[in-house]
Amino acid sequence: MCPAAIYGYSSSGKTVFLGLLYAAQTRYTNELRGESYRFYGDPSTIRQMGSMYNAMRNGRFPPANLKEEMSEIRFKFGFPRGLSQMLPENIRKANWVKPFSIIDFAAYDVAGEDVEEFVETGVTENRRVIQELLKAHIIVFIVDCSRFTTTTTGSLFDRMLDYDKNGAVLLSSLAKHKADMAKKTAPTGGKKGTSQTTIYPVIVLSKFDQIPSDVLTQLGLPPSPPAPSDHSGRERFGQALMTRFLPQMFALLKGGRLMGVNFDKSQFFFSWVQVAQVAGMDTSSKPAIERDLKGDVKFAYEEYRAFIDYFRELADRAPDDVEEGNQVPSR
Ligand SMILES: Nc1nc2c(ncn2[C@@H]2O[C@H](COP(=O)(O)OP(=O)(O)OP(=O)(O)O)[C@@H](O)[C@H]2O)c(=O)[nH]1
Ligand SMILES: [Mg+2]
Repeated sequence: MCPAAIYGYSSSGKTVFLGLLYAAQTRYTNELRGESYRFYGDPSTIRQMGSMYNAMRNGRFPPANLKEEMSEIRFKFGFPRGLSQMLPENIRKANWVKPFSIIDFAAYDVAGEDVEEFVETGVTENRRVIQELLKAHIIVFIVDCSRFTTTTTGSLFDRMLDYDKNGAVLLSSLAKHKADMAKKTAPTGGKKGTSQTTIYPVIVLSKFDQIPSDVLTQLGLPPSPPAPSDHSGRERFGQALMTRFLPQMFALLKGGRLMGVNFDKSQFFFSWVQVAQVAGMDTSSKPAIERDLKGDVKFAYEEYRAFIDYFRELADRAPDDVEEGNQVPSR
């Protein structure tokens, strides 16, 4: 079973996120010369993530998933363990040292409609992807900033209210599923049961470039999120956006403990790609993605690096291989 999963509604930016994560991991691994971070994906995953990234390197957004199309993307982040990093290289490379902590990801690049249908009906039978998603411990929510509006009437406002409600239903389903599983697997509430019912929420605010700067000014926020090293500043920034635009979802992220499911502190990351300004009034076609002189996509690389580093922190909290028994202890 894989402990990390990625969720998001229809067209919220899941595919773009996976393509950019792949771009970031490639660049980060090469920058660090593989010393303190490694990535592994099986061939079909590398093929899919590579295609997403290549589409963007060609200046295009990757195509939308068809409803029936579901693909399983599995990859691992590996981080050398603190102690083993200090050992001489010949010992570090010996098999018995087991130098890497590993986080396993299962990202289901599933069409958003499937998630929406599940939220509407609550039925998980015959929906293997949804069943798998509900089993995860580390949950990456893709939250679409283009849904944020300061209007309080009209269709944009209704759309945002719906988005918030559906996100809340998804979170509550996840908490319920975890509570049910905990009852089944650890009726005595022992140590195993406790750590199994902790959910680590990671909120990725996608399409961050779509928030008009006057909206941020109105909220008293700076035009861009504080740097990744400013943990409390980022938390305030993310919380201000969530409480203003998606209050139902955000309230539930805190309430899980009521039913025996712990939600760890939410971590926020902000994703954007630089798009070319569309000249004239033509909004029918998708904007082109901007690239630098080497043809690399201009995107929130710092944010993706911080995202990878957060998993290093989670892996460090584990007393032993995270892979084993799938356990991550609470803070
Ligand atoms: N401006 C801007 N647009 C974005 C960004 N990310 C995604 N988009 C737009 O949103 C669309 C949907 O993104 P996808 O990544 O395909 O969304 P998805 O969640 O995979 O969608 P489905 O698989 O169809 O549910 C893209 O085709 C882009 O038009 C971003 O960072 N900035
Ligand atoms: Mg997609």
